[in-house]
Amino acid sequence: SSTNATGTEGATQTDKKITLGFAQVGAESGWRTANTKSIQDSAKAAGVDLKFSDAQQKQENQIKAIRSFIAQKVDVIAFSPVVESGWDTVLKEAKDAGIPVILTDRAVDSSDTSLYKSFLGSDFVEEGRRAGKWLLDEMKDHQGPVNIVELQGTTGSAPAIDRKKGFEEIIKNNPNLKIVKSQTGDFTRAKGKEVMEAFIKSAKAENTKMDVLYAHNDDMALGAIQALEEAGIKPGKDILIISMDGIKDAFQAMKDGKINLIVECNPLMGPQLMQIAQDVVAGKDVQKRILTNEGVFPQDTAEKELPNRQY
Ligand code: GZL
Repeated sequence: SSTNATGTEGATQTDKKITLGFAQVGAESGWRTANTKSIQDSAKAAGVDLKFSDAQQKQENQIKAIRSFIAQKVDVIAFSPVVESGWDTVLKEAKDAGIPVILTDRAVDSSDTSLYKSFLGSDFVEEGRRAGKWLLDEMKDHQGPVNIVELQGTTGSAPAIDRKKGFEEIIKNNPNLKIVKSQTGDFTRAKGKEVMEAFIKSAKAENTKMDVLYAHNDDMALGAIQALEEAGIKPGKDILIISMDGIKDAFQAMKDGKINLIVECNPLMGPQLMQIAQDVVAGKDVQKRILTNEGVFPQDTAEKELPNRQY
């Protein structure tokens, strides 16, 4: 224990209000806006002075924001890297300035792990495996080819790379399951709709059927559902839909029978981030890798789960 401002015995007071610079990816999806809200609300609750920037999904804007946090001499920096690579230089600048860095949500591919104190986020490969395992089970008695179309997340981002990796690792156990079309929808509804319109067009031209859509996030799945319905294709029936994140709109769509499986990805990591930031500034040891916990929701859970959704 230590003496605090009034000179009496007591637990160590973290009197110093820490300043956290957070460089957010953007506002591309429901998941992202929920993640931002969690960070902003928990900074307020924890009495952390938050400097927040939105990079509109551009790496150069995130790098600029990190440089400005260094120039402002914040106590700690956190960010969700929009793509995995190209961070070593700016992270070395933060390290040379003696400012600790925390990764949230997405990882970097730097081999020098001394460039950040902790990485708090989901295991995207496992999320991909969960999607694959459900489909493997769903198709275990299915005869003949199962044509899968895939809407990938942002090219080069950890979730896009790893969700694809985990899914393919599992579906290779059934040679009928094939990804016949795969393209990025950049995690947005608009792009998801646009790419699905192109998929529908080429499937018609080739006279091939699309049996399953694997969407790396709900926003792209919801955009694709619009395109499918406009083309007279019944989402969730004519084509099975697997989606990720677990935003309210997706649970509503699943309740309406338009999505068949949601693999949850939890954005509400604000409180954990504030705790890690305060511990890092206080010089305490923190876990290098902290996993967020999240579930898998098949269609029959939608009705019960929808009221519980916080984002
Ligand atoms: C995943 C996160 C992804 C979400 C998308 O942790 O990085 O980015 O799945 C968001 O909705 O755009």
